[in-house]
Amino acid sequence: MAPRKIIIDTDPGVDDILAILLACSALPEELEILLLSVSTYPYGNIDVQNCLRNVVSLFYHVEKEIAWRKSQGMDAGFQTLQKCKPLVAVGPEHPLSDEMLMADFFHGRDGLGDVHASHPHLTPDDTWKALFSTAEQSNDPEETAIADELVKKDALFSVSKQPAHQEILRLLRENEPDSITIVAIGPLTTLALAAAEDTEAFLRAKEVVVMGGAIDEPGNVRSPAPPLSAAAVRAQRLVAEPAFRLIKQAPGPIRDMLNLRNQITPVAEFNTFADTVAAARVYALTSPNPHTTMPPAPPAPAGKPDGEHPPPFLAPYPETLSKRLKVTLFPIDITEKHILTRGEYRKTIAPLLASKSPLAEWTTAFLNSTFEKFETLQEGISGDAVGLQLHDPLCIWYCMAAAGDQKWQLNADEDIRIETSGHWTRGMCVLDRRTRRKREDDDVGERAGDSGNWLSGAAGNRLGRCVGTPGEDVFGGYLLKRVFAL
Ligand SMILES: [Ca+2]
Repeated sequence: MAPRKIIIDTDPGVDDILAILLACSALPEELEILLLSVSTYPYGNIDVQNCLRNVVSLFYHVEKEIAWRKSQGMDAGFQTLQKCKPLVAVGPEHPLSDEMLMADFFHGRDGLGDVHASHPHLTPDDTWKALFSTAEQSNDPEETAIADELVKKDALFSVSKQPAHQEILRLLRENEPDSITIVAIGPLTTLALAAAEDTEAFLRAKEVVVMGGAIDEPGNVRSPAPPLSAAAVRAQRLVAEPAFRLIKQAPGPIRDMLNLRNQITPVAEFNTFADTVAAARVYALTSPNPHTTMPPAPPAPAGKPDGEHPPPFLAPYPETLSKRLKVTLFPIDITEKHILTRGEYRKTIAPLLASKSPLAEWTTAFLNSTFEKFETLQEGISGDAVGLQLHDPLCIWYCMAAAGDQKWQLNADEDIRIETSGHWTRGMCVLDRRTRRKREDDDVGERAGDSGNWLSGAAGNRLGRCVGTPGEDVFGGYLLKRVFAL
């Protein structure tokens, strides 16, 4: 069987690290990992380097694990990784929603037109160099190992000097159309940037698998789970402002108000909430007429003609497109049912810790603190019953399955739209739950009684949605078995 070629777009927290470990443990005939695209803003005040550090640490520990397994006469595992080295590329540092909000607030008022001027991007080159030099200067042995990892010739990954969205486009152009699956397990900013820069190249993707959305379940937006590095945790404690910061406008009452409000929504799932504009733009590509679900473009700044703004990544797509994008959504409705309990983890990992598996020691270091954190958040659940929801790893499991595996239940062509501008509902997935007859015309124009074009057969999104998997109860065990080659 030819492997599924994947690009993983990630905001590497605990859940993502488990997902990436699962992908790396795949057989060469299951997956080929081309690229890890690392977006770097979701923790707000945790900088880009911490996100990259998590990914580099992962490869460092996998490498140590492989050497250890070989020394023990065990199966080394991580076969796909040993066969094909993934690239790691740096993604954007702030969401498109930022741009939209900034534009809303300032265009036409004081002519602070160019939002880019207030959002300087580090180049990937600068970012890698900074990661290297801070790691090199550190006294912490884990940190210095990262510096070594970055210059090693035989490392398990290579560093990309291109911004992540351009690296994605290059891979899509250089591979056969419909041969690459993009697995998005963070906010969709990078994918939205790629889609805006070259829509047709982006449409060469075979499928985009997204962990995102809350359909019938309440949302899960709250302060993010603790990041992995101790330094990052310390840094977070020093900052009195909200941990999750969507707005990077200069300090002041408007920013404070938006930051506070944006942490509070009962209806949104985190990835969608963190960049609603990006999610809406990517999902619009599933529509027969993308303009029917695109978020509104921000107005031209004062004194500039219409069309001069917005910048390309907020501008409409070309009017005619060669195909629709295939998106398969994994909302929290399905992902949250897949749990790794502390008890199962503890029992499985105990013999590995006893025999000094480097990977078991690393995962235990961050999972123990995660289980502790969840124990304080979940009422009535304690000890071994505390569970970690495997949102991101579930998307990888789906990619590892053989095409057409009947055990995966997928709804087709659902018109799920993303609320990008709601006062109380930013990031909400909106569906038409009315039982109204569809319009017979195939027109995309609004009609009396159908504002929003919910009833037109030519408007709206067409998303696939996972509603059933091969096993809610078995996945935690499967993940451990794969990652630890048991
Ligand atoms: Ca994630």
